[in-house]
Amino acid sequence: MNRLTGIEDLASPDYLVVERLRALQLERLRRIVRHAYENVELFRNRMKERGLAPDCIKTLADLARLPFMKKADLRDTYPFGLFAVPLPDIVRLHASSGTTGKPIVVAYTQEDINVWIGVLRRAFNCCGLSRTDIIQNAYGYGLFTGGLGTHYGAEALGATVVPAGGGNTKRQVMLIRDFGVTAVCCTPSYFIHMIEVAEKEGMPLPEQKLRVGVFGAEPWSEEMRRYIQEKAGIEAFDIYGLSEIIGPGVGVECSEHAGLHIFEDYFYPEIIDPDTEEILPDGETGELVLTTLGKFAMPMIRYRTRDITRILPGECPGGRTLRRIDRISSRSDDMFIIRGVNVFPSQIESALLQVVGAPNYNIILYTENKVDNIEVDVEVGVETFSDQIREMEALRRRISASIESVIGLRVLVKLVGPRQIERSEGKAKRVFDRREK
Ligand code: DLL
Repeated sequence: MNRLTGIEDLASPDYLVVERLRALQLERLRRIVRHAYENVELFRNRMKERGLAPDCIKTLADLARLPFMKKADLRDTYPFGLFAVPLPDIVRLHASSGTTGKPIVVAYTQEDINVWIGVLRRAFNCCGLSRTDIIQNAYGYGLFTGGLGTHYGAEALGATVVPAGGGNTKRQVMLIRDFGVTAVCCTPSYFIHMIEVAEKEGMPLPEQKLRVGVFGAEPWSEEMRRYIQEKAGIEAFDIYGLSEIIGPGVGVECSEHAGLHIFEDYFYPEIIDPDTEEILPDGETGELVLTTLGKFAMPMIRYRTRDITRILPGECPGGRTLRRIDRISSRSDDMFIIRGVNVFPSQIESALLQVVGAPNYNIILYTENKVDNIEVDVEVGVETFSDQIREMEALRRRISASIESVIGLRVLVKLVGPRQIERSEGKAKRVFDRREK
């Protein structure tokens, strides 16, 4: 039993009997709701407005009675307004810049850090990694949670960690070769860049000891996984997380690759209809809402992630009893509406990757004659690049038809030559909105 938090230290919570897991979740939920109520003014006020007190939580279903928290709550209380412990008890701050305005700030007590390290150690375990692995961490170190989070989790696993951070790709590849690195952690878009650089520098990844990639922090498609696995000769795992909840390690795939297990002994998942806020049954797609069951510096109760997914019904053949979510294909705020049609960038990625092995692309939204349109610039690799105008035109048409069949809109496809699309070292920016407002 942990002295500070009163939380049990369980040896292998991934395989708990479901009833035991639910009982544990309820116990932790009650504790965290009370803690938030007593220490976070915003939460207490919202509870009072609804006539609720912490003892309203009698079962897990009572969670549905509690108010939601949103990203705006973090912005409005910037920087420290949601902290639930005194500053001296906080040992680390992280921040996420987001796209607009002030960053959001998140905080951890030493116990919270230990929880984070624990879930990441379990996440690496899910990916088949152990103390015998050499793990190169190419997530950015600093305020971003990806770097330090991954680092301490991999160390706790007992693996040998290479804290490469983001960037300097030539050196990354050299380290992979020289150190005999067996696993890389970074964004999938950055790894695609590494594959290219490795080839160019004469150190192709399939010839190295690398066997596992742990990729996350941005959406990526099943087609992208296939491309990565084939080109690098590795097994690619999807890892999910967000700063507000803890950072990387909220969920991860196991070797079944049948969805991402949520470490739900610490992060309680719900799926809601983003418009009505109704809870949706398992299997139905909606917005993921997460409650932190064991984070005390900054508890998040019913946090609306804006990430779109569903809880996968049924059991994982791998035996873990933790519920699984589908890969996060998009965020609700990534969606754009063109001529009345809702389009997610991930749909375009899947459609174009079905035609061409070209993971480098940009989506440009523009207005012409007062009508909004989509342009997709697709970079064609040297191997596909052809002098024959007719062949290139045929390829362009096939990509265009594939995208149209998925999103139901004709888009303008442009093929661009090798290295014309800017490479990313962290989260890729692929959508450029140049529409007239
Ligand atoms: O990206 C934490 C992280 C670091 C996760 C490293 C995985 C690996 P934020 O910068 O706060 O935190 O961004 C969180 O990124 O709400 C999702 O929209 C997106 N995201 C994270 N992982 C995935 C994933 C980190 N596996 C936001 N698939 C989240 C799709 C992801 N989207």
